[in-house]
Amino acid sequence: MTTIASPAEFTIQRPQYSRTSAIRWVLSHVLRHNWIIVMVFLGALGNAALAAVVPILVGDAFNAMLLPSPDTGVLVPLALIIGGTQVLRGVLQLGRNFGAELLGQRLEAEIRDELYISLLGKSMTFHSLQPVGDTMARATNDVREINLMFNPGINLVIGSFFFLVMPILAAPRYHPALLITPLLFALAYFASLARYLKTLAPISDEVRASFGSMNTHLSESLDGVETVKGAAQEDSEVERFILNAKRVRDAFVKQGDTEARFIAFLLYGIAIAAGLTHALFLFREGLLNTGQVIAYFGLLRMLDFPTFTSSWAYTQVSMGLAGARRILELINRETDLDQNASGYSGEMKGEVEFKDVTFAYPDGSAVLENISFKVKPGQTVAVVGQTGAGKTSLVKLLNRTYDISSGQVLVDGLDVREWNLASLRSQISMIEQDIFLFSRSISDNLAFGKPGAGQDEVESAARAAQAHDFIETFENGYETVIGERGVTLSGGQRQRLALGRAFLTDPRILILDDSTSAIDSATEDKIQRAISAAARGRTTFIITHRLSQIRWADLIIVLRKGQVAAMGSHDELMRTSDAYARIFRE
Ligand code: DCP
Ligand code: MG
Repeated sequence: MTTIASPAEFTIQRPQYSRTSAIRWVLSHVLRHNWIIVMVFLGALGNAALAAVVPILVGDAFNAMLLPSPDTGVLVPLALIIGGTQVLRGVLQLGRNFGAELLGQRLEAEIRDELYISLLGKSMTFHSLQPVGDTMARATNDVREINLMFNPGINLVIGSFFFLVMPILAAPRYHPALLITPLLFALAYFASLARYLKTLAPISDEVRASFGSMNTHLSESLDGVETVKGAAQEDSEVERFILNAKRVRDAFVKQGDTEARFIAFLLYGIAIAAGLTHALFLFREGLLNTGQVIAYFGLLRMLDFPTFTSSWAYTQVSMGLAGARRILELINRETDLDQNASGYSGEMKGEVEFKDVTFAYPDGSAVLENISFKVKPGQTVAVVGQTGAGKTSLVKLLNRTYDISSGQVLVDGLDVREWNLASLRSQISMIEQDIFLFSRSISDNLAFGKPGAGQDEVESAARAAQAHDFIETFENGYETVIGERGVTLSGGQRQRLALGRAFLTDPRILILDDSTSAIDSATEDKIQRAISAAARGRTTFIITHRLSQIRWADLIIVLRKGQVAAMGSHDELMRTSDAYARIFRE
């Protein structure tokens, strides 16, 4: 059996859904719930049929009363039959509503799963270009719209469809010509509906899109609330928000306007008037009796269900489809890293080589150019350079957070693209410049890369990372839950937790992006010790300004504007590189 490399970085085997169009995609979800669909259809059909029984029987009752000698004996059985059918109708209606609700809820859950898994599989390139707020809007509200599309949306669409059909089926039993009105109504109804849906589709798309961009702005300004406040920009942010909110409102108003222009009500009025006139005409000709006119009028009245529900039930369907299009667009957007499932997945020794590497972010100019160097297993590399020089970008090429544009990055002599991605990443640990902690307990945060690590293990990692002491000062110790985004911890504390994580996962290559460092000397000393302990026995890349750390590195790479300005050991560089010596003079 051949393994086809999946285009995603992370995949779970799941049922395959059609992803060619929004409608097909939703259908491929729906079709996995056959029995629910059957239940909804049977419920809707039965409900409409039993609703038609009422006018028919009432017509019969009238005729019985209008006989020269009224036959009151039939009234009680007729009343009982009407009562009985309506109870049964209630049960069928319940089945229809329950089925539609069940389908809506199941689809919401399934689609949310599918979206989440697909998001985890996307490359960093995708994530750095896709605003979180917009993704959140899609994962919550758009998914919810799909749910509402089924109940009340499609539930009422199917329900009212059979109410449209019943008069067409039942009217000819009184006189074939009576077919004309309900049939013409149905034709006009579908024609105007088709036009309505066509006008509505772009408006629904606009409603969903404006909501997404409002959410994007909201999440960004809350994320950056410190910056907003720091720059006293609350007013202008509020203004921008109001502008966005206005766009959402306008889109909804436009939708309401289109809804209001839907002419189903007019059609209904015409149908009732025309149908009644027609029936009275036939009555005068002696072709219908009183009871039949009444029954026919009652049947025409059934058309009010499709009329009243039509505008908003179809709006709901339109919104659901707009939501589905947005979710599917997100799922389908290309991920450009190949996880190379069949790639090499052996144990890593930690040799690293860059061969003439050039790298540019998507649609940007090159941030790294012609970088070449070689590191033996276990060595420590210090990457130095001014801000924006490309230090962070350089180390992110190692674990394929980004893929290079040209050249080669080799780990153990093997191009990183030839490695199995999961295996590569699990043996390389990166402590980022901006350390992210989850809003979970300290223990969970430490054990993030090794779920199920025992308390002893977690604690000894924390000790090695010099984090044990400060963790113990918290009331709940290791069980302390960190505030959202780790705000309750200082930079130095977070860094040591991140180091603790690295001790637990015991990677072959450790990357420490530590260029921000204004820490008091006592903490500095602790971090220093933690880092040297962490670097022992593995290849380590340190991005740092701390001279003490730079000094004992085996290899120092001085970057300037994306190029290697100088490279070598501390002693060599002090002798040969002005740029390097200048760093030490500062
Ligand atoms: N860059 C980009 N897109 C990103 C990240 C960076 O276009 N997602 C650009 C901005 C810089 C260049 O790449 O011009 C290098 O950025 P780095 O983050 O690699 O720079 P450093 O890590 O060296 O800077 P600092 O010391 O500030 O962390
Ligand atoms: Mg950086």
